[in-house]
Amino acid sequence: MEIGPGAFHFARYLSSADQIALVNQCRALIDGPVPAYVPVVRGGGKMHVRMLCLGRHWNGRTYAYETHRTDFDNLPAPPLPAAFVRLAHDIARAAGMLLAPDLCILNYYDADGRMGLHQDKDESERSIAAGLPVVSVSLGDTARFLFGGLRRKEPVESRLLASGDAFVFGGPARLRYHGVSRILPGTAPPELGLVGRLNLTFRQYDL
Ligand SMILES: O=C(O)CCC(=O)C(=O)O
Repeated sequence: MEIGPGAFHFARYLSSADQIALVNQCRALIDGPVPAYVPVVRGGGKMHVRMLCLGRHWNGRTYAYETHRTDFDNLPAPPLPAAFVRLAHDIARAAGMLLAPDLCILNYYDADGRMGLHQDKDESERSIAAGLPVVSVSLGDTARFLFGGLRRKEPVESRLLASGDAFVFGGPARLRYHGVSRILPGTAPPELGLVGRLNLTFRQYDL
């Protein structure tokens, strides 16, 4: 459902079977030949997630996208699987938006995982100006997701994102501040066999 102009929360978008399949794909990627890692950001702080970028790599030190992980091990970003592209496209369409994602940031949150309030604004100017949405899919433990306004100091609403939920923000909501204040440990559906939370955010760098 639309929770504000350009912002949509689809509770339990994914069936249990789809969640299990997606968790297994994410696990294989995270522990694969190009594994997830804990980025160090500008200023020297460590992020509180394990991250793996698919399609394009987001460099936490420069905030720029690149083909290889020059802030870590110089390995190339693994390709974005076709099934992931379809999933994000279909979720965007459910929100009445078009998205042909060319990258996904896959984050793993353990019980202490979190992400500070930020804007997603490192994609191309054209993509952002067009309001192409960010599509997010949550798996595993429920997260307390923060969703603010276009300026950091605007009020922030808090919303629980549970396993299988999809969240979309595009158009007038594309640059809204957002983050994750905490994870609710032990809330993952048992059939996933997942301790913690996985989140995939899909974006389209270029048109
Ligand atoms: O984990 C989430 O729900 C949000 C992730 C996020 O904000 C990001 O990857 O930029």
